[in-house]
Amino acid sequence: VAWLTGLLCLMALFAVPARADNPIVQTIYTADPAPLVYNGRVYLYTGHDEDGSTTYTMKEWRVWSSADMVNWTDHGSPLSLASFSWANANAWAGQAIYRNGRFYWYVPMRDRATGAMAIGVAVSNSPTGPFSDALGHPLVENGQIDPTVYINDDGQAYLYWGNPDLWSVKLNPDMTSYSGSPTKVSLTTAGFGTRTGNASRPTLFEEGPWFYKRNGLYYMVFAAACCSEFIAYSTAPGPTGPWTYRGTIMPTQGASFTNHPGIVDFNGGSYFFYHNGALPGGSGYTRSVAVEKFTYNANGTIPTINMTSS
Ligand code: FUB
Repeated sequence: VAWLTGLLCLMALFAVPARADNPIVQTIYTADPAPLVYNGRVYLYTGHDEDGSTTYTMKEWRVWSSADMVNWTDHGSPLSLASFSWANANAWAGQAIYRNGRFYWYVPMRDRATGAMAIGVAVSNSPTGPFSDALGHPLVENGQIDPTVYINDDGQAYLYWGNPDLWSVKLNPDMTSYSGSPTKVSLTTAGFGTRTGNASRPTLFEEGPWFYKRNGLYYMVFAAACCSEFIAYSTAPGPTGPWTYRGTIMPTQGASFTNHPGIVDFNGGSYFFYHNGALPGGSGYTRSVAVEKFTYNANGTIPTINMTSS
């Protein structure tokens, strides 16, 4: 008994917090993580890369949740292309948000009528669904992708999205319509970094924006520089800019040519979600979602974060 007590004391002394294995999901391929903190849990919304894909083969979205960032519950697929009568392919990167008792999930898909990408919005009374198409038609139709949504302290909701441009629009309180027209963010190198070797895309912004506010500072985290993407970010004093480029967060893609960010604070910690090709058979089309805990620098900047599996 004495030796066991001693061992337990020693373990307590050197205890490290329990950490989930990366990738988070090891049963299927997942991509494009979008975490949401709600009611004491982290809900993780992802895409689903079909087994054996050699191009993007994505037909549905998935939901997972955790109360401790270690044990994850699989909530299945409460939203798919079949939920949108107007869409026929490309269940790509989305984000969900809570407002007034409902959950709104913004997702890009290919519009069967135009053949171009469009953004739809699905709604549910529960973070795990089932979700249904809120409109019966696209919310935004301009051929671009990867919506990110944030509700500011004053109640104004913003939707940003884009590739190759970065667009934004103010959502109405119903979260399923907007006022004014979508506007193109001015992509300056001061705001979004300098890309070399691509005259038509002089800044690093590629896709996958993740927009949020923390301690009075607005963040635009994004996938940078096709086609070995890294994760970079910009900050601004207001929700529409002006943006200042702040540098790289995650320098690698890890066996996937894309990466895709999602950041939340939860239970006193900050978490950076991303994807890579870490599972057996992993590639740019068979990706896996992973997460790293990190600490913001005192001035609000984000340190370099490396993958613990790739
Ligand atoms: O998953 C399909 C596309 O790949 C996403 O929309 C992009 O962000 C990239 O991850």
